[in-house]
Amino acid sequence: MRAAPVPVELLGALLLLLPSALGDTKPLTPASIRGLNPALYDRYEPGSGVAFTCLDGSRSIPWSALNDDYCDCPDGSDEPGTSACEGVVGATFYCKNEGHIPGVILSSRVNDGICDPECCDGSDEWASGACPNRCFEIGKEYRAQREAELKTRKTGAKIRGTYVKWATGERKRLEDELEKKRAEVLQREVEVERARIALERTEARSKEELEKRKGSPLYTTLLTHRSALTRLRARTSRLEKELEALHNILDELSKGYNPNYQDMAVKAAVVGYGELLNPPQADGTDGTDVKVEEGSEQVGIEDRELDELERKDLEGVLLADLEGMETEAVDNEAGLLWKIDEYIPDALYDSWETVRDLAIEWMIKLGIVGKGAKSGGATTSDGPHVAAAKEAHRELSNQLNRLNNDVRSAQETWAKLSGNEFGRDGEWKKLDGTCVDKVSGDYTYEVCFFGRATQRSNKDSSSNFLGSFTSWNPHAQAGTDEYYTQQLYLNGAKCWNGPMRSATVDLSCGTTNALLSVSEPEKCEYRFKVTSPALCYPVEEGGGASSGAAGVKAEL
Ligand code: MAN
Repeated sequence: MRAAPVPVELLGALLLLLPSALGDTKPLTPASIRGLNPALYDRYEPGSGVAFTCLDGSRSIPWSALNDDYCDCPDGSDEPGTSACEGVVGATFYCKNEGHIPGVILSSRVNDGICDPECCDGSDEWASGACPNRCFEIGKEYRAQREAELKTRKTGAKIRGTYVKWATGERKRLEDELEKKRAEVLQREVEVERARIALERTEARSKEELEKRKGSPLYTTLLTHRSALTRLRARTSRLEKELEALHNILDELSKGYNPNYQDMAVKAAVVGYGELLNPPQADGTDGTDVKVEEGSEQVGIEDRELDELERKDLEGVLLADLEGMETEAVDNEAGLLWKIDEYIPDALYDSWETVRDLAIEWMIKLGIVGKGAKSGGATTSDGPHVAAAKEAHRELSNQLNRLNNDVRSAQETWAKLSGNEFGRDGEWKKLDGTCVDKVSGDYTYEVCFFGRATQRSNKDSSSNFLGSFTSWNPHAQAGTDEYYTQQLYLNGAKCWNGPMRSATVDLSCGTTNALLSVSEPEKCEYRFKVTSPALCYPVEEGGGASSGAAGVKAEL
């Protein structure tokens, strides 16, 4: 219960005259006000007014009403040292914690009988004095820990410096490479264009020459012979079928006729058929044992040889002697592989080239296509000049494709190095592909930065894929320090009755790249704690981290 309020002006004057108004004989100073945050000292200077004005400006009260355990101000600013304003949002108690770092607790926790760790000096329990001042020992421990951390940071920052230096060198190397390759691209483009024009001209000339040669009597005769051969083969095939039918009829007759009928016509046919099968020899034998004299037999011809004669590329033959160059016809089957070249996207071209060459190599080995397939491009009717011009054009185009691929990939790496992908100064590029591992329980866990996370069994050779690098901390803004404190590895092997496996890697500064611990807080969701010098930002005067060059991004 409080006495009726005294007029403020009178109270102020009294207060100035009687500094013992707060039950203290010393004059009132902000530092002597219990629980007051030093940041607010200038607002609590008794000289600044006859009465204290609540910090929200809502009202003025006598200085003696400060910390009188009665909440006068709606913002609680008159009771920094008691719990009278508990429940008022923002009402706090400041512990000086001399010997350690100051702390701030909610006003409601003042004199609640609990020694709050934030107030190691025990000042929050001033009424009972139940909490001893432990700030000296806690402060000592804290400072030792801070010192060790600072030492780690300093050592780590030196290592990080080497990563940054390496990234700078790498950027420079990529820039030089890009400049060189871009010049090469320009030059190669001119060469490809020249080769294309040369090819067009050669094709036109070759076509003209072919037309001229097609009019020669030799070519006309060749065509006539080919046509005759085709017709002859058709007739032979028909006769062979008829002969086979006759054989079958006579076979049946020979086996099934009845000699007792004395049918002379049938008998003569059967005897004649027997003689046809085994012609009688001059010496009277049936000829079964007679050896055929060497060289007396006609040299046979196989279907394969006839096929080749029919398929022979006559136009190619016409052009074969053009300026004495030899032409190698390219098999159509392999030609198809060359044609696919045009449809392969640039990015896949290198891999495709290897597969194609290997396939052709094997087709040649297995005899499916001829050696001409190796040169590619030329069709069966290409003359040697056209084939050579095509090959030159194709080879140059391939070189140009490869160069463009190199430029693209160098450009991508440069952009990643200069952007947010590899840390604020490119420091993580040095660790691209570096792996750290740790044995934990039945498994050995491994994470390869920007690659994959794996869980290998220690009992057998089985292992589980935990995911591939997907992003930095998705909850932080790209490029900030917080962004680089976490990496996500997602889309791992499916968990039985659960999600796809995944790993969240929490990163902190350390003098080595190491996987410290692994846990599985949810089924198949793993949490890795990893240290890396890449996280040890340079220590500025006073122990803070420098802000670095984050956010300043260049374009190439
Ligand atoms: C394996 C491991 C474990 C995981 C279970 C889920 O045993 O990948 O980490 O919890 O599968 O079935």
